[in-house]
Amino acid sequence: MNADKQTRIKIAIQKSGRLTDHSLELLQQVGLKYSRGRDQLIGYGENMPVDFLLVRDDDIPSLVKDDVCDLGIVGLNELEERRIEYKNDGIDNAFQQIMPLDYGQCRLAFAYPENGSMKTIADAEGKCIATSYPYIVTEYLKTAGINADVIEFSGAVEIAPSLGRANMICDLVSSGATLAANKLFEGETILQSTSVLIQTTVALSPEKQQWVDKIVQRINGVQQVRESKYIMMHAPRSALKAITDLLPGAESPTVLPLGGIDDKVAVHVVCREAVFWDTLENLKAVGASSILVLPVEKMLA
Ligand code: PRT
Ligand code: ZN
Repeated sequence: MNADKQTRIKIAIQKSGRLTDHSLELLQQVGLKYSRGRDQLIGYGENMPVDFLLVRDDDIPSLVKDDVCDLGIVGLNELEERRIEYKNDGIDNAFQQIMPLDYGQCRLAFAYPENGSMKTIADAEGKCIATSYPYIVTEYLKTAGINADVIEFSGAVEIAPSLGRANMICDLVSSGATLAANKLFEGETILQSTSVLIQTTVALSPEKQQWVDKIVQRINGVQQVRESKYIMMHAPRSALKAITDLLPGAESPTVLPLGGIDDKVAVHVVCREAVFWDTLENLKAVGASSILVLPVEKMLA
């Protein structure tokens, strides 16, 4: 085993696609400064013992399973597909799922032709379903007790019904615009997906594991901060309970005296959920004034 493998963490992320920018931004937000190799396919960490490999998302689960990379960031849809494939091959624990990440949200759903007779998955008996996720779909059909042919499409699944290649499809959906453009309507969701951080099941050296723990803790901080706001306001003492009730996810507020005023206090509070205009108006209605909402840059729980 070479010295780098002992000491440096290797993370697989998507080379070019929907997860790429978010994943690179996340690595920067956890403090990583990096330079890219000449071929641009490897990023070398300069201030942390962390390097990353830019690859197709389809390859990420196997790179982590085979311990070529210590960590990977991949859509749960891709991970689940590979997990079932490996399980069918007798490999039960191919990777550890460390944490969900807050980007890449989509759902894997069945979709049916708008002008056809099929309305639910029960109508799929004896029919043909096109998908890029044959393992997930096959497992779902087995559990539901439905016999249908599953054919694998590696892309443009949506056009399979109009080409006469399938009766219906199962594909990723986010806005639903692609289904509508192909005259398909969305049916049952079989997987809610988001990007996830995965780790090899092979034990890391203690120093590497310490860095992984640190990265995970920082990711938690980064994700909390995205929605968090620091709110400052003046309020009558008597309204403190009403104010904290209006701010879900708020830590216990800091209450400070206001110079020369006895019945009012300054209230500072970190709110871990999105703060909308409605909330501010409701705070005002219970007596708060001079309300300020500030973004939070970093947070360590
Ligand atoms: O080249 P590589 O193999 O790395 O990339 P890829 O083309 O396989 O993946 P990519 O970049 O398209 O997606 C990477 C990951 O993003 C997926 O595995 C999902 O986890 C996640 N993701 C989130 C999505 C979507 N949203 C999404 N909408 N992946 C694909 N889509 C496609 C979907 O397949 C369909 O064609 O977008 C279309 C539907 O979008 P709407 O908005 O019209 O519903
Ligand atoms: Zn892919």
